[in-house]
Amino acid sequence: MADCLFCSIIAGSTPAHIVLDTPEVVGFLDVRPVFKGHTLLVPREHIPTLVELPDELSVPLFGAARSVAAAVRTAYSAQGSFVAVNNVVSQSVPHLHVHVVPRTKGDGLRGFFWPRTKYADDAEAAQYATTLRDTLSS
Ligand code: DGP
Repeated sequence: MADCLFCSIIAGSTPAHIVLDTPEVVGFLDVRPVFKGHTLLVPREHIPTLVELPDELSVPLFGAARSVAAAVRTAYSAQGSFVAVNNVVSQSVPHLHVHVVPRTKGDGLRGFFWPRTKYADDAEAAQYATTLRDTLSS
């Protein structure tokens, strides 16, 4: 899509350090990594957010995330990874991208970027669960 930064990386018009290149998915290093090796995986097709991702691209995209999550352990001796997708809010590039951030205990990343809250009580948690369950099954 014109004017999309990640489409331009996929097309090769904007340089990036490509780490994975398949018919459906491209992976490249994030230019502002949380930790070195932080990778972004994008569908080749311009898809704005996870909500628009078709079934046939879900396995290629998240399979690639799984492969990169495994590879960072070997490549960088990371103990694990943090895998995340921002959708609209905090999403600075409106082309779906899965972040894979190499993680190691004591690396200094705390709280996974966001503050935590609490349910007032178990009844409130049950109400949230019911509302979401009903929406998913409707
Ligand atoms: P998000 O905030 O979830 O939309 O993540 C977008 C990421 O894209 C952010 O971590 C920085 C990265 N990024 C922005 N511009 C470029 C670029 O030109 N090249 C590369 N490789 N990454 C970029």
